[in-house]
Amino acid sequence: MLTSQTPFPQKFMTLERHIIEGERNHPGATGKLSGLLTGLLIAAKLVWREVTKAGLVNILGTTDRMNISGDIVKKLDEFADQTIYKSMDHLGHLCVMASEENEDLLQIPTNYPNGKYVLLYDPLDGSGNIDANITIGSIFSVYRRVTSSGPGTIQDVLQPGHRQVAAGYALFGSSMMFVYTTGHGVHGFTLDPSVGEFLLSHENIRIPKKGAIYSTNEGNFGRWSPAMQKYVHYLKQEDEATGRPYSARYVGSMVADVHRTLLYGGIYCYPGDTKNTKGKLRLMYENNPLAYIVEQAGGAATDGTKRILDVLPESLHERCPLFIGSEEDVRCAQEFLEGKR
Ligand code: P6P
Repeated sequence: MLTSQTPFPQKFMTLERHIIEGERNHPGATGKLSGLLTGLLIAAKLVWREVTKAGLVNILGTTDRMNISGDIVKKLDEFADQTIYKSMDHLGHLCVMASEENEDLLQIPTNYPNGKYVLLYDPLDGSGNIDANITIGSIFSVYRRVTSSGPGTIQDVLQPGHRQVAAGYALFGSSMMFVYTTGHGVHGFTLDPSVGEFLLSHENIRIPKKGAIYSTNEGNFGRWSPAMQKYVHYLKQEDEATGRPYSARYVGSMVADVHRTLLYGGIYCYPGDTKNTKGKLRLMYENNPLAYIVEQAGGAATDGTKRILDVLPESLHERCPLFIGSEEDVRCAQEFLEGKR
């Protein structure tokens, strides 16, 4: 008989339970957002299963979904993109989707109902790293629709980041993690493959106010503005009082670099340069969701002049410089970029 004395893991908080209990933070919650997030975690598990096989493709030969051609990475991008779309298109929670891998909006099939939410996602960020078995991930961002009914439109998608109602990422690394926020803190879950459940492993993540790690592709140093060059040079100078020199860490998967920054503190930068004035990262699929998460954890994210979440998007795939991480580090970077230091 189950009694209060029955041993039960005290911390056995599954992601599904956390999502459903999180509804209490939203008066009038209908459970639709919970259903949407649950759909995403199922998609994440399916992508994880395929990603973990990628390294074996050359050993196991052709899989039922992917051949062993040189474009295996591209196939995984496509697989992740289609898996997320097909996991979400029939749930009735969305009126439209948009993916970094697709030029145009992704409409909900006409035989399924439209919902009140909008989903944007980067299906496999850092996919170029798969062959080197380096951490990659999927990033998502959820808004409420702004049009009244029917299929979603570009107006429903092109909203500033501060209107997000949820954001998160799945991290495919040494273990699989799911990190998300619905505006009440940031919470991380780690997949326990033995039960197939995501268990709460990082409750209410708070980013340190200041770190000692900087993360950027210094191969672009020659293209950077003098102010950006001066900032990174500053981080490398010996000064015990300010914890310098900082350590340099750069994975080349933004989702992994930002996740480390979230846990350890410091700053991740992808500035504009003489070749790509807006940098490389996408506002809607990478910068907005990760900025929402980092701000919810007590950090900051700017494009070098203004808060990322206040940037008014003009196009679906627009790029935007990014400085994200500990509050004091982002502020320091901004002072250099504004010529104040
Ligand atoms: P670079 C991956 O393609 C990505 O969008 C981010 O995940 C990553 O941080 C960045 O590009 C890497 O770009 O120019 O440093 O190779």
